[in-house]
Amino acid sequence: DIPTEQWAQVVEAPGGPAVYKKIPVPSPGPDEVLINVKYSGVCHTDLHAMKGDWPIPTKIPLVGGHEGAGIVVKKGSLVADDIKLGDAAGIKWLNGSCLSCSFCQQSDEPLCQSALLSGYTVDGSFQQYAIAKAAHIARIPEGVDLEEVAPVLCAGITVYKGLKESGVRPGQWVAVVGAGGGLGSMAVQYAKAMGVHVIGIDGGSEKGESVKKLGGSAYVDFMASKDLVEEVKAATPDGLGPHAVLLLAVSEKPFQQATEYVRSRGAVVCIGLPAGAYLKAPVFDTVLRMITIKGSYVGNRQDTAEALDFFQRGLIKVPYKTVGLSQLGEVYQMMEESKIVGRYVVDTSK
Ligand code: 8ID
Ligand code: ZN
Repeated sequence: DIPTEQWAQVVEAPGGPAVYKKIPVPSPGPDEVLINVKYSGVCHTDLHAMKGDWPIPTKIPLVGGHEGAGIVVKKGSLVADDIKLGDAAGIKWLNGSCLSCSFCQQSDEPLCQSALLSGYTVDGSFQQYAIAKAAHIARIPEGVDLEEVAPVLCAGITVYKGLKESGVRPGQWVAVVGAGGGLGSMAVQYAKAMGVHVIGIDGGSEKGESVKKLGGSAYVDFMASKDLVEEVKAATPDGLGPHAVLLLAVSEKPFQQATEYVRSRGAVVCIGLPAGAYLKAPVFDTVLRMITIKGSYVGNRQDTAEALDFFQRGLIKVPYKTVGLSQLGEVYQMMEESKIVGRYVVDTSK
């Protein structure tokens, strides 16, 4: 039975905080499903949304969250038969898109001008019952643990796509900047699963231990290193630097540094979204060393299916800790201080 009221974390004014309270259970429209969210990962994007530090405004009041894993409990009249009540499903950042613009037609759904964003422009997964457009839900394979898979729904999809966008190949090297965080831990595991060597970059020894445990070949501590650029290059066998860099940190400096250590012909892929930050690179080096600098933004439905497939095959194991949805504020506090190794997951029943 679907209740009429539920627990949620609600941002009532720009800047926060999120307030744990009871709100009505929403009802799905014809092309939507209602998902009973069991677990949701907490992404740094949720913290940006609460703080309102990005150039696009959020809806207010806002229920954040976009790594929600749960069960389909209600479906609209237009939802196809291949989605059944009781199916496991995921709410990801891209809640819906028009499916008919030139971007959607070419499976660049994240670039759709009318994309709906979970936990940003529509209410997300920090509630017990959330709505998603049926066409965009992540199809979670049967038997997959909902608690463990939750972080794949944004962090996993995003870094998997970023690795593909980087063009890095098996046997080559990637530098993962922010390797101890949520996206970073996933990136180390996806890269390893793809046969790519990883140099993790983050701060502190705890994150270094995590990078090594997850399969990283080298770790460079940005807080301790005397010459980060030289250390990163030296970590590759020929000393010429990694073939690709995934920038996942929430800080501007590494965005300015990456072109210095990326290998000639290499790619710098920007994924992290530090507020107000700019990219800067010397034109001379960029030209003569043929460096590619690009952005990568979540993933499409096929990327989602592929990222979940890696997980289902047991290739992706990322450290996570679970707390009650009521404790979201404490998670944000730790995230603000860069204290989280891996991901926090919230259990919507507590
Ligand atoms: O589609 C996208 N492009 C997308 C999808 C999902 C998330 C982008 N994001 C963005 C988030 O909005 C956020 O800005 O990616 C960023 C990282 O999200 P996250 O992994 O969820 O954040 P985290 O768990 O807090 O990890 C950040 C890590 O960066 C490290 C921190 O120590 C932390 O481990 N870090 C920082 I801050 N400065 C660093 C530096 N100078 C650094 N690591 C290396 N060098
Ligand atoms: Zn996210």
